[in-house]
Amino acid sequence: MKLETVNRQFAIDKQLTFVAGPGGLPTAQLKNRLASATVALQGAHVVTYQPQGESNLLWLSKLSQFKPGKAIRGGIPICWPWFANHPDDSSKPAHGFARNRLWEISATRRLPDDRLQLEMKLEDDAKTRQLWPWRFTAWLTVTAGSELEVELRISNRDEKTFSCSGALHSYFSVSDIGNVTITGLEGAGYIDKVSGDQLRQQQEPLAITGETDRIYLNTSADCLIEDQGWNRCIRIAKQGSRTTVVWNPWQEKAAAMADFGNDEYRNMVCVETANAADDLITLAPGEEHRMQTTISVETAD
Ligand code: TA6
Repeated sequence: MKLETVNRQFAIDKQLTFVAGPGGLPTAQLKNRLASATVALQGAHVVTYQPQGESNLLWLSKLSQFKPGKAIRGGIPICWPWFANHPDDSSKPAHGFARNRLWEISATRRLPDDRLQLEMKLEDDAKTRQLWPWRFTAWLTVTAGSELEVELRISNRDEKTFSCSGALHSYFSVSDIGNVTITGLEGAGYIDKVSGDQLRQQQEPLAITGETDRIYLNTSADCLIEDQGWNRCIRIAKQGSRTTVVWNPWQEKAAAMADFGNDEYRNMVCVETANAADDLITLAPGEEHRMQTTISVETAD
């Protein structure tokens, strides 16, 4: 990918430009009076997002590698066409291939209200068909303003029906996990992956005090990450998703990951807009599905 060519075709003034980011990965830089954001074209991966006057809402590991083919640890990885392990072949990459592939830019826009929009596209090729046999087009649209919108749109271009799962695997930055409560999931049932997939029900706002890996079922509710330490509250709203995943690896699992600092689990939590478990998406030829998350910041009461 030639940055010069891409800039000529898609840059918008000094507000949306393409640069060689960390590790030389081609990266879009969005910056204007409303917000700034960076998006790696590998994985169509939002790496940072900062509404005006705020620090980065997204967490990024200091040990993240920025290498071709390797998912970035932090920001918003796109898990697709399957979430977590492949349902019947664990030799296939966890969370699918979308986060490891280079996406192409399909459009950039400055909207009338000044929000900046970057649209990227991924289509099947011989390599994706080795892992997943169907023909598809996926678009990932990032709209950065005082809120961040991320939309994954999938179109079935095959002659057969396919099913897929996925997630906008969003990592959020927090002052300390001990200061955080997540609300919005009360009453929802969940699969508790830490206790061997037991089915449980969330009774109260969620405080994280140990390894947490949960798939909340049949929920379309907004979630709020209330952070007493920074006196801020992150709202995660969504559409086209009935699953919310909450993850914090805690000490031992964090230490076992090469791209995750030993103590960094204290400064992050994932609250993921997802289609997973019983929320599989089935698309007949020509059909489309959209899953969207909207992330915004509020001052805590
Ligand atoms: O969304 C939670 C999860 O599926 C966890 O089980 C955990 O392993 C995490 O994603 C990260 O996966 P990764 O493949 O990026 O290491």
